[in-house]
Amino acid sequence: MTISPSYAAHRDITPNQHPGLRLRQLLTQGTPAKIMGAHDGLSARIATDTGFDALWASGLCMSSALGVRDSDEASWTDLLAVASRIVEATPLPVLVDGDTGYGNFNTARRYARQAERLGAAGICIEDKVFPKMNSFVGNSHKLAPVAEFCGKLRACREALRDPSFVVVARTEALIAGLGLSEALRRAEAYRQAGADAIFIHSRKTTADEIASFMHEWDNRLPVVIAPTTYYRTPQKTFEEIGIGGVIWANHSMRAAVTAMREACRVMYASGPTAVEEKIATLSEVFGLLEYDQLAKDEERYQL
Ligand code: SPV
Ligand code: MG
Repeated sequence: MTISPSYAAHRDITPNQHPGLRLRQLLTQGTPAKIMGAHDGLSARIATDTGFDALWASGLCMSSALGVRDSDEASWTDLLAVASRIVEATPLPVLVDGDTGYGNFNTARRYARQAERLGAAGICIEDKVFPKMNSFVGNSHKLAPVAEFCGKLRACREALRDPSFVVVARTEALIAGLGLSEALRRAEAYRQAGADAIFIHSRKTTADEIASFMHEWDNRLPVVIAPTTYYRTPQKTFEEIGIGGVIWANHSMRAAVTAMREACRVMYASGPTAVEEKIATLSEVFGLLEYDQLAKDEERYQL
């Protein structure tokens, strides 16, 4: 059982560096930061071990892992309890999905403060109305008025203690079908309200509307995207159009669903023999969770 080199290397990053500063650096380094979605401590460890730059505590995936829908069914305290496990499990900066901030400026700023307190690098708030529905479900995605959302952003910024904690403003203008000029108008208003980065979301199968946005946006703030539906876009394109961070928001959760379903299906039909060689060994799990480190610590402290 050994700790993989990538995990061991990452472990030394954060003690001296605030996670918000690290995330800011990653979003402005010139190549898009690779940000992996996580839904629990285990998925956080696996993504860290693989070498990702940062993690996205995904509302969709944390909700799915809790067995509920991504429509504000989990409470924000439920989600922050999971986000806290993710932060604890990784030395990487964690961007917490804050959904709509659960209501008004007041709930949003409490959510942001709690995320800051638990050690996250930043929070992302989106401009839909509460209760929101996942962006890939249905066609009813009502947006909050711009002024109201700007108030939420300002309230978050002013409630946060650490100026390096990142506030990402996410506009759902393209998801709501309101077009590029509305997306730009909103992003600019959110920049002026104090956002540190913009998340522009799209559910098209190509990156065309994202590329148009980036062209007009002209690097006024770092931009993050979640190319769930335009995943075929070459990674190089994201760099060329100036994206600051690419969030692979839900792939670990979806991979887990497939693997668990298959293992359950085979085991139900014919018992565990056929799955044994296809699933992680316990030794791999113990390695991931650094059981060997505990043994060393026992020698050191349990005298
Ligand atoms: C999430 O992962 O919860 C997101 C991204 O908000 S998406 O599901 O693509 O809207
Ligand atoms: Mg979400």
